[in-house]
Amino acid sequence: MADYFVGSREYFPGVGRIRYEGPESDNPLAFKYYDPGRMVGGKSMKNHLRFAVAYWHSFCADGRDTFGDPTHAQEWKSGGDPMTLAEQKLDAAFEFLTKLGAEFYCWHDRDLAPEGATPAESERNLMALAAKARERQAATGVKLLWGTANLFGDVRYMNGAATNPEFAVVAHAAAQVKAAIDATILLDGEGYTFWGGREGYMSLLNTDLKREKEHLARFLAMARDYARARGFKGVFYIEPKPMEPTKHQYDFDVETVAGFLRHYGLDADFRMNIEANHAELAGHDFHHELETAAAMGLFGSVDANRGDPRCGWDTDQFPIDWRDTTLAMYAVLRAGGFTTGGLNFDAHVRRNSVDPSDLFEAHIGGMDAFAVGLEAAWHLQAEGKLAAFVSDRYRSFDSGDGARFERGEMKLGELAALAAGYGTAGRTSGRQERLENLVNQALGTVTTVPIRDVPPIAHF
Ligand code: XUL
Ligand code: CO
Repeated sequence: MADYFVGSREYFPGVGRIRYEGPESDNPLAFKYYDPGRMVGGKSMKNHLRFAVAYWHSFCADGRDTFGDPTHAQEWKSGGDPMTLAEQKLDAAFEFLTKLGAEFYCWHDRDLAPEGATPAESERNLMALAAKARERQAATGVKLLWGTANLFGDVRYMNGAATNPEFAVVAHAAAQVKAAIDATILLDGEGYTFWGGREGYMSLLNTDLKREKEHLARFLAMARDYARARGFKGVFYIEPKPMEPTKHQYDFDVETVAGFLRHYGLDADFRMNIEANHAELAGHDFHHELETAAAMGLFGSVDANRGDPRCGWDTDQFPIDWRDTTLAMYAVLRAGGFTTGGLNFDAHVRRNSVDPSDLFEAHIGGMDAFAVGLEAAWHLQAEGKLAAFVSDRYRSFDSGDGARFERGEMKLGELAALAAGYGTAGRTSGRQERLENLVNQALGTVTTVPIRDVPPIAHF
C-alpha cells in the first residue's frame, strides 16, 4: 500500500507524508515533538493521543464569515453535482488524514453527504457516502472516532431540534439521528456525539424549560435504545457548551450535563466530550472541565482547540499552549487515559490562512503541543510529587475520626464536639506556587533544546 492515500486526483500536491524530525528541525511540515511510535510509559504516543481530524472544519468550511466571502474555496466545495463533490471531498479528506498520519476522523451527517429532498433521500445519500468511506477506511486503516448529526444548520432547527416546540421538527431530528447512527455503525465508529447547538433558548418568555429538557432526555434515551438494538457497542458523548448559537444551551458545562444525565438515568451510556473553547466560554479552565468529568467517572473524549480569552465566542483555534496541554494530559492520564475517546481537532485555520500547507501546519502544531503535554504530564505522574502532595493534604481523613466522618459514621453533634480539642487548625500552606513550578519544571525536561547556531533568516 502507498505511504498515503490518493484518490482519483491529488488534492494536496507538494505535501508528502508528515514525519517526525525532532525539535531541531527547520521544516515547517515535520513534527518536532510528536513521534508516533515513541513509547511513553509502555504505550506509544499514537495510542495515548488518538488524534482525529474534524471533517467540518478541515474539509467543509470555506472561510466565509458574517463580513466576507469564502476564502477556502477548494474545488470539492462547490460548482458540481453534490454527490460527486461529496466523494471528491472524501478523497481529499483521506489524502489529508493519511499524509498527516492521523488515526481518526469525526463527521456530522451533512459533512459527509448532502441533504436530499426528503428524509429518505438524505438517508440514501448518507449511506452511499458511508459505504465509500468504509472502503477508504479499509484501504488506509483510518478509523472513525465518532459520528454526529447536524441538528442546527437547517432552517427547520431555528427553534431547536429535540427541544423544538413543534413535534414535527423533533421527528425530522430523529430521522437524521437514526441515519447518522446507522452510518456510524457501518463505519465501526467508536463513539456517537450529541452537541446540542440549538437545544436551549433565545428567550425564556417563549420557552417551557421543563418540557424542553424532558423532551431532550426522552430523545437521547430513544437514540441510545435504537443504537444498542442495532448492536452499537461504542460510547455516547454529550459535548457541553454554554451558549452560541443560543443564548443559553441546556448542556451548559460538565457539571450541568452530569446532573442532567443522572436525573434522567442516562449516565450508564453517556460520557463527556470536552471542548477547550467551550470550557472557556462557560467561565472554566479546560483543566477544570476534564477534572470535573473524571471525578464523576464521566470522562470520555476531547475536542482539542483553544479560544481567545478576549473574544466572547468560539474561535476554534488550534491548541498551541504547552501549559494547557500539559494540564489537560495530566487530567487525561489521571482519568486512566483514552479508551474509546481521543483528541479531535475541532479547530480551523484562520480565514486568511489560505494555503493548503496552512491546514497541515495547524494540525502539526496541535499534535506537537499535545505530544509535549503528554510527555510533561507523564513526567509529573511518574515523579509523583503532585499526587503525593494532594494525598498528604487530606491525610487527616485517612484514619481515626476523619476516616469515620468519611464513612458516614458520625453525626453533626459529635463532629462539632471535636472542635474544642483541635485548637488552632487550618494554617497549612496550599503550596500553589511550588506546584505551579513543578509543572514548568516538567515542561523544561521535555522541551529543552541545545542552543544551536541559528542561520540568518532570508525570508519567511
Ligand atoms: C460547536 C462544536 C461542534 C461539535 C460537533 O461549537 O463544537 O462542532 O463538536 O457538533
Ligand atoms: Co466541538
